[in-house]
Amino acid sequence: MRAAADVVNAGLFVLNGSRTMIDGLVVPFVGFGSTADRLELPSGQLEVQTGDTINLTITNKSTLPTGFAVPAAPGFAGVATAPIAVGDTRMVTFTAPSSPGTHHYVGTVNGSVATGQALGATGPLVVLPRTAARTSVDALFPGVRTRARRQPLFGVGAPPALPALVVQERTWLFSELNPTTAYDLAGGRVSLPSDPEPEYFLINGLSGMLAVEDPFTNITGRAGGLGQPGDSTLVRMINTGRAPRSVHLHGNHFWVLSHPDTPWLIGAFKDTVRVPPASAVDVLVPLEAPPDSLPMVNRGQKYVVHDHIEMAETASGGHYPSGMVSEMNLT
Ligand SMILES: [Cu+2]
Repeated sequence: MRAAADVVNAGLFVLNGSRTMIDGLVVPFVGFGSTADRLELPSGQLEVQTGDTINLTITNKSTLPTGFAVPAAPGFAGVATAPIAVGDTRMVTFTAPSSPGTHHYVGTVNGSVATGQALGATGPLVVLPRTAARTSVDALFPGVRTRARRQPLFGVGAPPALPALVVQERTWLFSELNPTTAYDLAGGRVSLPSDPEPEYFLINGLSGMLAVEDPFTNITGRAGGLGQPGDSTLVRMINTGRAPRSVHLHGNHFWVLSHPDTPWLIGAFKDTVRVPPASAVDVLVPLEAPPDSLPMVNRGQKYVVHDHIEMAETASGGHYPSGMVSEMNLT
């Protein structure tokens, strides 16, 4: 926590490389690394506080001119810079949004946001509150707890309230990939609206069992009892693809903390939420024992989380469940 707006200095490298899909297919990749010798997928999470000045030094070590963009969001005009020539370094300066929230940045490969998204040049931008801890639901999402509504347990019991504290955080960055398109784009073509449908559907650059097993992606935490929150988990869901996602969790409902275009969902307690393209939705998963589990247990349970759009649960022409799938582990 810092009392006054500050200057945050960070560096990114634009790089060429390759990435391996879950079926072993290797595809070309243009994206970001925090060092000059290694691409990262997704790109590193930039964390700033409201109102900070961000000085981002970008060195383009790839074979294509690439700029930097942050898509506009409610209350934030966004960032767009001209491409940085191959071999050049430029400092991009912008002011962080004035409200806490979840955003993402895109490397505009060949000057195109869509091309950067299709290649995987995307990373999270998290704006934290200045005057309160990052664990405070009220500081992160003002007013949500007072409007949170949940049905009574079993229709009669007092429903548990939206927890006031975040115990742990996850970021889920959703992306799509078509290998033929990726070859064309890495070779210099610019993304077109007529590009074919994606064949791979990724969470944090992974899919299927790889996303299930990834400790930075799956939700693993201590379960509470019936109606008692355990390690309440803030999940920042960012959709960098062309299609909407419809993210569904088994075992628990989650509280919707933010939504870019459907404000009446904020404070709702749901098991599925739509994440529009180029935007983010924040939810809080309480990690409580599911009220309908029989026999009543609250430890050692695993539940699947997946995109409810069936195509996105597959890879490479229908292999299921090798797409946008992960899990919640109640320990
Ligand atoms: Cu399901």
